[in-house]
Amino acid sequence: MGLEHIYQLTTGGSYILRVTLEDWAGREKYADYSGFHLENEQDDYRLRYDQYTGGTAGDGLEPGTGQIVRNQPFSTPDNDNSNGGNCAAGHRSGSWFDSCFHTNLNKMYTYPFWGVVWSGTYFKTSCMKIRCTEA
Ligand SMILES: [Ca+2]
Repeated sequence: MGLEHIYQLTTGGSYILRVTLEDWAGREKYADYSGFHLENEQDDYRLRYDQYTGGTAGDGLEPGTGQIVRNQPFSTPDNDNSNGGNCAAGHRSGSWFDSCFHTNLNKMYTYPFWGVVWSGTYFKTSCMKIRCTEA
């Protein structure tokens, strides 16, 4: 799903974001966020939510390690908005970054860093699912 569609969708209601991560043994972990929405294209689809509400994966977006992905704009290799170097180019992915490491949900499998990253841990796959909540 494109970012513009997610922006349009989440502007009109109240949404929960669930990030799911599959580890190398096929086990799934998750993290939930309330009030999820994106800002518009002019604000580079900045990642917004009200709060982390729990999950088996822990909070990878604002984990208390100094790396804060929350409220970051989206970066691509030709539109770097990260606090590190050009994170998207360096890791061949578009994502929301603070500096480049720690959490990257769209990371390519580049040696020696395999997989997507959540709170500094590498996983096989990631997925972002959104669900409308009742007002
Ligand atoms: Ca940068």
